Amino acid sequence: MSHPVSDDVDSSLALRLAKPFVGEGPWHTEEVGDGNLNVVYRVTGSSGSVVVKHAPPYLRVVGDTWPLTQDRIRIESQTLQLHGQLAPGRGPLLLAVDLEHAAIVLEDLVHHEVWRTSLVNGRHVEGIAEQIGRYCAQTLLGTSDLVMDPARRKALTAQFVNPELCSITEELVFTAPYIDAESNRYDPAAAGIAAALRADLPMRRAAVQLLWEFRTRREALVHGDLHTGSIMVADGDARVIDPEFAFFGPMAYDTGNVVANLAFAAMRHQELGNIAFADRVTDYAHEFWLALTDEVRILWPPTQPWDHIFLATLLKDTGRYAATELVRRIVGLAHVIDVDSLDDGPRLQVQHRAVAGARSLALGPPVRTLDDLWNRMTTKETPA
Ligand code: SR1
Ligand code: MG
Repeated sequence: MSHPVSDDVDSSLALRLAKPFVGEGPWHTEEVGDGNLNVVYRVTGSSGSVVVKHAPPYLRVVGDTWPLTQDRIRIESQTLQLHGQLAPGRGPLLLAVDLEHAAIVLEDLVHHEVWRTSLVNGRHVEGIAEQIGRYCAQTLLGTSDLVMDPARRKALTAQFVNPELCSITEELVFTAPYIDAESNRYDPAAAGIAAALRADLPMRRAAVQLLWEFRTRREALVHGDLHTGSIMVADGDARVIDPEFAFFGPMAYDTGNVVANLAFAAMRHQELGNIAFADRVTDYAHEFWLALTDEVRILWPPTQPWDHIFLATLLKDTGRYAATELVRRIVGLAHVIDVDSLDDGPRLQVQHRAVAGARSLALGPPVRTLDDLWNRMTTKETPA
C-alpha cells in the first residue's frame, strides 16, 4: 500500500500535529533523537509533551543519496497497534497517524531512558528483562499460526510486506560484514578481524543460510530491530519502540538481537572490571529467557503437544541469529556504543571476543541451554 507523502515535516507541521495533545501555548518544538532513519521532534505545551516522528524519503544519517520508502511509518504505526494489542503497555501510546505527511504522534516517554544507555552506564533497572521476554512471547506467538486465526494471519502477511527495510538488514547484517563492502566500518586495529571474516568460508556459508531463513521463514510479525537501543526503560516499565523494520520473519531474529546486545553490555563491563554489573547482565539474559519460556507455555495451544521442540528450536536459532548480530556490530556499518565507547585496549578485546563467540554459535554444536548460549558469547578465555 503506498500513500502520497510530502518530503519533509518541518517543526511547524510537527507543532500542528502535536497541538491537540499538549494543551495551550506557548509551545516549544525541538528536534531530538539521533536515530539512523527518522527525524524526531519533541513538542511541549502547557499540559505536557509528545513526540512527533517523521520518516523522510531517505535515510536520515546519510541524506537524500540513500532514498528510502516512507511506507516505513505505516509499518511502524500498524506494528505498534498490533503488538500493542498482544502485549498491552509494552509500546509507547500511538496518539495520531498522518500517513500523508509520513508522521506519527507518540507518547513522550520523558521518565524513561534507552536501555542501552542504562546498560552502558551500569545502571540496574528492575523488571525489564522479564517484560521483554514476555513481550517477545506475546508478539511472536500471537502473530504466528500457532495462535492467530490463519485467515487473518494470511491477510496480515500481505499488509506487512516491508521490502526496503528488509533489504537494509539483508545487506548490513547478513552480507556486507563477510565481504569487502563499502559500507563496512571498523577500527584500523580491527582490520585483522575483518580480513579473517572475509576469508572465513564457513562463517560466510552460515550467514547466507541465515539470510535465506530471514527471507523465507514467515513465522511471526517480528519487530525486526530489537536491540537494546529499541527499548526504553524506567523502573519496572519497559517500552519497545521503533518497529519500522517489522515484517513476517523468523522469531529468532528478535530474540537473537536481544541476547547479542545484552552480551555486548556484559563484555563491556567484564573488560572494565565491573564484574558485579556484568553478572547482573547475565541475570538479565536468564530472566529474559525464563519469562519468554514461561509466557510461551501460557499461550501455547493445548492441542499442539510440541512446545518443548518449539522452544529448543527457538533457542538454537536465537544463538545463530545472535552470531550475525555480534559480527555486524564489530565490522559492519552500524556499531554499538557499548563497544565503541571503550578505550582502545578493552575495545579490541571485546571485538575479538564478539567474533569468536559468533563463530562458536554459528559453527559449533547447536545450543541446547541458555547457559551454553550465554557462555559462548561472554566467557573470557583465561590466558594459558
Ligand atoms: C542504515 S540503518 C543501520 C541500522 O540502523 C537500524 O537501527 C538498523 O539496526 C539498521 O541495521
Ligand atoms: Mg531503530
